[in-house]
Amino acid sequence: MPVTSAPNRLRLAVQKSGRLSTDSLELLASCGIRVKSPKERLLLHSDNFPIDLLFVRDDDIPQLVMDGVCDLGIVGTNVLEEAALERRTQGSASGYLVERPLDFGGCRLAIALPEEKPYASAKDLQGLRIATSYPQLTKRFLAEQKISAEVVYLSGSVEIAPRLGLAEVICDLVASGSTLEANKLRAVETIFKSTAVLLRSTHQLPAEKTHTLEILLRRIDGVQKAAGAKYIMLHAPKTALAEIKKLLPGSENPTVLPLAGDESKVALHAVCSEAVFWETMESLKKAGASSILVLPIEKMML
Ligand code: PRT
Ligand code: ZN
Repeated sequence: MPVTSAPNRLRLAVQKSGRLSTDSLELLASCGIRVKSPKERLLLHSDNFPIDLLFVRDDDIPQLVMDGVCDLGIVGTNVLEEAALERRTQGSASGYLVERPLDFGGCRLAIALPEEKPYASAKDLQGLRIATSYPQLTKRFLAEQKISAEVVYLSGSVEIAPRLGLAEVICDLVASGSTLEANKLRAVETIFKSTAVLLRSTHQLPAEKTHTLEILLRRIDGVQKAAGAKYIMLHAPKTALAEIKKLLPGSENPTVLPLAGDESKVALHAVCSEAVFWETMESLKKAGASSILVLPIEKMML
């Protein structure tokens, strides 16, 4: 039975179960998009926003978007770039637009080899076997470096390939590095840096969907801006105001209010677009500020 949704509703592909699933759904929730009983079905309709979610394996997301089956998808650029290269080699259409980089799913695709194996430069990979789930990205790197090496495709557990004698080297995703360490491997080259993105089909959207997409993007921008931002409130002597303003990270035009019962001081409120560290607070204090409060911001629309 074909998966159907109303023609005026956006269709977004998200990973059904894996590293991107929770963050993808949390992003949508932060955008005020409600989805009931997530992941129990293939297709879910939001009941308060004209969007339907299709839950699939992350590897299927680029194809679904490039073929226009879904208008949007949330996927890592590692999977996206690999799929785009693969489709290009097959002569299939590989168009897509990255609407927004997202602040989760960060990792890198790295060449790693047994700890004891010496390595000076990419030339040392010449003639070796490299096990990977990303053959296209690996081959591109080898071609750029003018290295001839055999690429051995493995769909998972790439890190055990050297111990099994399947390959001398691996090319796999690394986040913290603990998997490599546990398998006595060391990363020697980063060939691709990845993050999750919101991607969009190049197929033309009808006006209604375009309007919905604009609202969604505005909300994502609001959530992402707010994520690093803080609202700061403090009291300051009027004479120290100029210096204190300079110390506030990434703030524009703070609000300055009179303080009841103290003519020499003012209250200052500001939105700081960058992180406020203890060091900043200590500098503010030194400059004469007192009663310093740093508050989180949930959403922001400028
Ligand atoms: O079932 P499905 O196909 O949907 O899921 P999957 O098993 O293919 O993917 P999943 O859920 O593991 O990862 C989804 C996406 O998360 C990836 O495509 C990346 O964009 C992103 N991501 C971020 C990662 C990692 N970090 C990551 N650390 N994907 C995989 N890993 C693996 C890596 O392959 C290695 O085995 O974690 C291990 C290394 O982690 P560290 O922290 O030990 O370095
Ligand atoms: Zn996958």
